[in-house]
Amino acid sequence: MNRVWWKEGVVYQIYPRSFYDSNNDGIGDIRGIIQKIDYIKSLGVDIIWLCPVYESPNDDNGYDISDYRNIMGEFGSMDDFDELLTEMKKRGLRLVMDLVANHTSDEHSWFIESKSSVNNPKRDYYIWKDSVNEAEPNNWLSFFSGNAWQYGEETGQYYLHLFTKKQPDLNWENPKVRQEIYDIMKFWLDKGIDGFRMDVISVISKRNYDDSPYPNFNDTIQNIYANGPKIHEYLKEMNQEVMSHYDMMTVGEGPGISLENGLKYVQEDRKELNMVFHFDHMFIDHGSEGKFDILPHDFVHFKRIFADWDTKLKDKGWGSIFLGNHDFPRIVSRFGNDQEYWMQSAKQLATLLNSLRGTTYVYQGDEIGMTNVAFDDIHDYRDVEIFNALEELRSKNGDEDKFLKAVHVQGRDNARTPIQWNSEENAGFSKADPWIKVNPNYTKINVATQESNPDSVLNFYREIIRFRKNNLTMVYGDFEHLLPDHKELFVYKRWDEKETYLIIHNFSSQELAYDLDNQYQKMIGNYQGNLENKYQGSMVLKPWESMILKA
Ligand code: ISL
Ligand code: CA
Repeated sequence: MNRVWWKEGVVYQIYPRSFYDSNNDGIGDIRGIIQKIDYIKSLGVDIIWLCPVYESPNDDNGYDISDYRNIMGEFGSMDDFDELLTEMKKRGLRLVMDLVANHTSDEHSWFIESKSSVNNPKRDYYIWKDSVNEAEPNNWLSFFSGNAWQYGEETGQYYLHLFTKKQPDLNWENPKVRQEIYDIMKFWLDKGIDGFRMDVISVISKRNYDDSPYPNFNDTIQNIYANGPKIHEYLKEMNQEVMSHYDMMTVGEGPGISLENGLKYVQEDRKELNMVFHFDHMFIDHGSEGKFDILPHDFVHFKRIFADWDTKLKDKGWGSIFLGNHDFPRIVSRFGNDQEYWMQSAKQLATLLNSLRGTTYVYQGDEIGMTNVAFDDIHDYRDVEIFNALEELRSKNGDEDKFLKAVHVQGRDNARTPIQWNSEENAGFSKADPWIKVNPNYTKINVATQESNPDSVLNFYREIIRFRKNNLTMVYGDFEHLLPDHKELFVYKRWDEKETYLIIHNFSSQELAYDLDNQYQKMIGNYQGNLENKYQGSMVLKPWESMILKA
């Protein structure tokens, strides 16, 4: 067993704007993270993935960067950042930053130059095309609604933006652009950070600029935008230029990364990335019209995605185990039961995250079981994705009530409400009105209450993370999926030369029976009691019960 820190590490993802506000202006900031660093350490995690903190006009909350070497004023200063890194290192915590390299902000100096004239030396930093028949160069759509091309008044050409029109796509064909990105990576690595999560890295290599023949947007992503012809050439070059010189980790994000092509990104001997975030389970309930067109989700399919990826990657690459992040609904609302069995199912998802093969990612707030929010007024939302989709809906005279309901289920702001620190005003996040309203359930769900309750979701996260770190079979052990067709039980074995574990989850609100093939001892579970008990033969699982048994 070849032990590696980023395989054993548990990652805690921070969305700084919503984490903790140290200066009471309503916006989370870097000093807020410093103030809560002992809390983070107390979870037992090893690595922090920090969402973008670079200078940005915040059209897409920092995913539109105007200066890659500076800190966003609202979040603090470079001195604050350096202090955060120092405080993290003191505690043995590693730092992974977001690298947003598919696009910049339209307020980045490169773009300001690029748009100014066709002869500007930065013109080819972006993707400019002539109009076709006095309209956009092709029929491509943006991830955030509408056409993906924007007209540049100065020069009469269009630029490509796969995300908002304030996020122009960089031209990776240009070797100067690639060098700029490698230099930025080195700038942060030389400061002492430990790696990057690479935003939409799957779409940096453009195929061609023909029309997409697919009516379904996901098919367009898969077949037109993602996995372009030079993606692996670029990643190999990046690895050679940057990654090979540092002890670091990389995780590439990307729609379009699939079971068929995933290994090309992460197979160890290809020397590209360490891990990817695929979206097979994240897009599981997206209909042909996208995320706000909601399909019922099929649990058998959900389980198969984890099993199939494990089989695909085993012995060759490494997986990332996550159930949500700042782009998706709260995990307990999406995959658990956020009503009657809120506590049990939040703990169950913690058990799932920490008992599969791969690196575990915990998104801020999930460790206290934060839930989705349902604002009645659409104006309480903040996400550009929601407002662009609303604008498009209005242009088609769509049903706004239905849309608001879909936003309650799928909107990204579900995961972006402030962390609920205590039951005081604004959930203890800030003394000022927060940039987005707190979830009204903060008086019930908050860190302070859970700190003092040994049976809380929070304390269970600490326990299960400790369990995983003390039992490396959970990290490196082999995986076998049992009962793949069962509609409510998720059962698998993890084992190595020394130990065998059986993990059983009841993903339903009923009691369910299960027949054991051997004698087992319960090691950890989300219902109290019965540790040390021997289990044999037929057993009954309580609603949303999870347990890890040892043979
Ligand atoms: O959430 C999605 C759309 O509803 C995803 O398709 C998401 O846009 C995609 O995974 C890319 O996400 C990343 O890049 C975006 C940024 O808005 C997201 O926050 C980021 O995680 C553009 O930089
Ligand atoms: Ca602040």
